Amino acid sequence: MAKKKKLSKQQLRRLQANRTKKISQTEPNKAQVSDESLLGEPQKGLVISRFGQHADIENDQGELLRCDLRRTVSSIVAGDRVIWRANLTESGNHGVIEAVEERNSVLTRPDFYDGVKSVAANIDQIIVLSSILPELSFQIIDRYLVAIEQMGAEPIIVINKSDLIDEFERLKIDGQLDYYREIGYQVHWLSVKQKQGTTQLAELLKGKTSILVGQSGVGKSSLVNQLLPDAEILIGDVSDVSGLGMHTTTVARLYHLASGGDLIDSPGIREFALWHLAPEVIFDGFIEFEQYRHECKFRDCKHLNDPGCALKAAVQAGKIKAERLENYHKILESVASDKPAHKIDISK
Ligand SMILES: Nc1nc2c(ncn2[C@@H]2O[C@H](COP(=O)(O)OP(=O)(O)OP(=O)(O)O)[C@@H](O)[C@H]2O)c(=O)[nH]1
Ligand SMILES: [Mg+2]
Ligand SMILES: [Zn+2]
Repeated sequence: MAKKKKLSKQQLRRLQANRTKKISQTEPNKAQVSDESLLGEPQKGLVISRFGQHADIENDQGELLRCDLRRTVSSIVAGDRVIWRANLTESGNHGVIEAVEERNSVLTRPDFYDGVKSVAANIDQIIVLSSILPELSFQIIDRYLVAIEQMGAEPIIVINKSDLIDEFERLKIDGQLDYYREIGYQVHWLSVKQKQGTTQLAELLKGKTSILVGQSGVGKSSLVNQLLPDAEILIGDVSDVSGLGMHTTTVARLYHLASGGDLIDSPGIREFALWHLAPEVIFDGFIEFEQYRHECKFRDCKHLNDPGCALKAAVQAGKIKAERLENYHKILESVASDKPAHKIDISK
């Protein structure tokens, strides 16, 4: 049985705060129009951003309207297409969202206390933004790739802040990135600061709905600001003390690109937890392992020190990068140890 985690004071405080939040969310929204005759005809809208019990939607005329959420529609995120009705009274928000259209895809993120939460919907491709500062970690990149592979979206690896290293260092890292190119991923260098690489990236975003994900401080909002100078999104420094980002962006928001296509900026997360995924799904997330799936001597091979392990042999033969197999094991270990002892709600 899983050992019950002893919660720290900070975790207990968060748990308490979340409980209070949940209680207040289930209370009836007093401002919401409940009389059907005071609502207009159902119409279509696109969710730009979601805040608690409200969402900013865009109507067919391109206007941004703040709407309430019917309590029956709990899961609404940026990128969702919804049916909403205008509030015909003078008071309260512009309308009420009544239903969410079926999603083509959804990016989810597990939260230790709140269960699996949706981040954004109807996404074609995911830009995994990493940067030289706060840290360039292939383990974090691999975690993102696993999460993205299981949702069936297209990941694009982008390394920002190339201005912080010299050409020698850049080539060294680029050599490591070659492995990702070889197994089929698109990889790009970027310096938002020096405006290098943005034009090529903008080309990839054309006509598609993309989301920027990555740790706090890697420069997601800075990139959106550069692509859309009118957006004027808040950006934050990377802390000198902790070396970490300041979590400046707090909710995901969709922006329309001038060249066609949409780009969603999202809040940075320290680490993409994967404990909601089964071990087989994590294996599938390492796409180059597939060809060795049935090659190990033993069917229940753990790919550690098992005799006749095809993955280990592939590492020794230089076909699989050793660090990828290590990261696979690190992810499996963290999945086993991070899993919350309480039951997780995966309905959101
Ligand atoms: N040197 C350098 N700094 C950059 C570059 N791009 C962004 N920054 C800086 O990185 C810091 C963080 O940028 P943000 O755009 O706020 O990062 P973010 O990923 O949106 O962070 P969160 O909203 O917290 O998730 C800011 O101080 C930016 O000026 C770059 O290409 N080079
Ligand atoms: Mg940001
Ligand atoms: Zn094996």
